[in-house]
Amino acid sequence: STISNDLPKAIEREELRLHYQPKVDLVTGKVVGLEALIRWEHPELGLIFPNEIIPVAEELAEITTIGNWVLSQACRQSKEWQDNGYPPMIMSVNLSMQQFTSGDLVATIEGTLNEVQLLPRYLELEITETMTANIPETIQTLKRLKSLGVRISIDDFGTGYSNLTHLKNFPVDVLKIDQSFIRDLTENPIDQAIVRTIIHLADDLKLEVVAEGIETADHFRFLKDHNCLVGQGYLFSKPVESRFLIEKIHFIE
Ligand code: G
Ligand code: G
Ligand code: NA
Ligand code: MN
Repeated sequence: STISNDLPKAIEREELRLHYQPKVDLVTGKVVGLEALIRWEHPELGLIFPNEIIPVAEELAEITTIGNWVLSQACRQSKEWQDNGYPPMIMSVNLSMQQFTSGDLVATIEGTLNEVQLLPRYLELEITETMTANIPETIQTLKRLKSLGVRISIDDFGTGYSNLTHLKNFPVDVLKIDQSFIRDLTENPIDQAIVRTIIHLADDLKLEVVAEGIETADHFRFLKDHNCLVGQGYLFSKPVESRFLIEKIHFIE
């Protein structure tokens, strides 16, 4: 069996899973959001990660089907937690380029939110800078998504086509500082300058900023001292199955 052969059957075989990684308020320590990350539990090949799933899904034109499954699953899970009395947390879902250009992403998302009865403000879409490259239909799609009331986050900020004009033209809510700038943050003055600059930029533009890849207490301290309010990383939690997450939330709080 191979990834390409089996991927189209993974949904009906119920082999896809979502793991969730918390986003933490660096001041209060509370979990304020969750990022849904896809996993594939293949019966023979074992646990398969997105770096192997997503490119194959794109190549096979399965990414929309899989992306829709991710959206629906993540929204359902978020709604279920809310119904069970947990404080509402923003659920982030990663989108790939093909989801923007094929099919009607906006109608799908609107349909999913209605079906699941999740308020749009609890859904955040993570897109990359590359996806904001000047394609008029992408801008239109983003504007329509914004008018639905969902949040838009730029993932891996600083590593793509960092055309700052995009920040002027796109209805963006969040900049997510790429983990490559966090890794050596404590030793590397260039990383420190970049991180400080992104935080200031976000602040001036009234955008939220999230640092990803926080692994050490030193990373945490630097970010907190420089007014980064939200973070994500192994220091707080790896991505985990939903059943472990509730323990994590209590643990972190
Ligand atoms: O999950 P990991 O922890 O290995 O994530 C690796 C990469 O895969 C990240 O860049 C993330 O944005 C991407 N990714 C994870 N889940 C999804 C998904 O459901 N859809 C898309 N398009 N990308 C995803
Ligand atoms: O591209 P995206 O930023 O969505 O992908 C996030 C990826 O980083 C996932 O593979 C996730 O498992 C991983 N990740 C999350 N937190 C950490 C961390 O603190 N350190 C490292 N090295 N990877 C992380
Ligand atoms: Na992401
Ligand atoms: Mn990222």
